[in-house]
Amino acid sequence: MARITTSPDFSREEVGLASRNPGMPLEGMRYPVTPVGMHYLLIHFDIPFVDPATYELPITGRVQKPLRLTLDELKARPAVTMPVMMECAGTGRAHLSPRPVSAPWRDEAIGCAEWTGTPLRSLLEEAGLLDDAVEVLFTGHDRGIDQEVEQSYERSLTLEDALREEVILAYEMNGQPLPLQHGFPLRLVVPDWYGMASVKWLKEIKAISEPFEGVQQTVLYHYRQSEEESGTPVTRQNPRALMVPPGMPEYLSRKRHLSAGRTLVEGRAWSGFGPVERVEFSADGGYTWDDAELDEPAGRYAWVRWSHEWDAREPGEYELCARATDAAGKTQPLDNDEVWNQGGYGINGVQRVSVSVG
Ligand SMILES: Nc1nc2c(c(=O)[nH]1)N[C@H]1C(S)=C(S)[C@@H](COP(=O)(O)O)O[C@H]1N2
Ligand SMILES: [Mo]
Repeated sequence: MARITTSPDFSREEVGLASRNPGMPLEGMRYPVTPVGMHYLLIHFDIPFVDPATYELPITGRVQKPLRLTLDELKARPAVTMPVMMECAGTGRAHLSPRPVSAPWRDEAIGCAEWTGTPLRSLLEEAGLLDDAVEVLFTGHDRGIDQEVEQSYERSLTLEDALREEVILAYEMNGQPLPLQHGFPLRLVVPDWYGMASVKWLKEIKAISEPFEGVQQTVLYHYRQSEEESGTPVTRQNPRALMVPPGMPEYLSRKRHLSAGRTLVEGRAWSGFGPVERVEFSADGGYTWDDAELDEPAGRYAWVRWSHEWDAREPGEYELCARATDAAGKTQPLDNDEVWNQGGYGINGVQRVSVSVG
């Protein structure tokens, strides 16, 4: 299991992980489709070298007719393009105390890109799943060591999840070939779920007759209060609203400075459990809340823009907060430590932005 440290300082390893895996600058939420260079990145091992000219994707295992597809063959199949909200399950981890040592995200491991690809379902139907198939395993070309086990990055989905019509094999991001760091030449995109399910640099898809028990499936990505628990798997994205921090920042502390008067505060909200139905804004650290205005989302799996006109009449110190509630009635806790868990997954406490009004 992941090591827990009580130190308020970040280790060299965490700083190293943070500089390999950048988050999205929150001002990037002004754009409905996240530009490629602003989308967060999470790469567990190295970016593998994959030659597109010789690339082939095998679909094997418990199927009647194993398939092998080139990139051109995949691109010749029916294509869908959709904006998909993607978030790393570790978002919010750095707010916790004690803090699990892993990628030290605050609120920014997010992005909503437009992915183009071919539905996985029709490929699995063409290969013909055998009766004893229970899961589909997705293996990446990248290899490394985690939790002292050498492994390829790989994760499975149950048949039910793998056959969801919105699950695609994507070869384009924002209308361009997948960038190397985002899974070139082919990745899985599993809408509504945290990012770990969307396996990049796909090497093989295999129908299997036993549940997959690899490190990324059973050791990591579980909600656990203690190391002994088996826990519950991390799947869908918890509701979250974030604002573009208003005004201008101080370089080091990122504290905001703003002149008194009316300010339009805007941001984005999403949930993997159903559409966001309400976003609230608070200027007093979460004691009183106002309803924000919601736009129409650009798609079923996209984030939704919200805005609120805040009248900062009095000079002084403020703590701005945003909170989302989804159609399932799920909302965000006021304090991140309320949802503390061993791995620091799915941490969705309300965002807090310190602002000095002058
Ligand atoms: N092959 C492979 N796929 C992967 C990963 C990885 O390290 N290797 N990281 C996963 C995790 S934890 C996340 S959050 C997303 C990040 O996708 P992005 O870097 O395109 O934003 O990819 C997932 N797919
Ligand atoms: Mo992640």
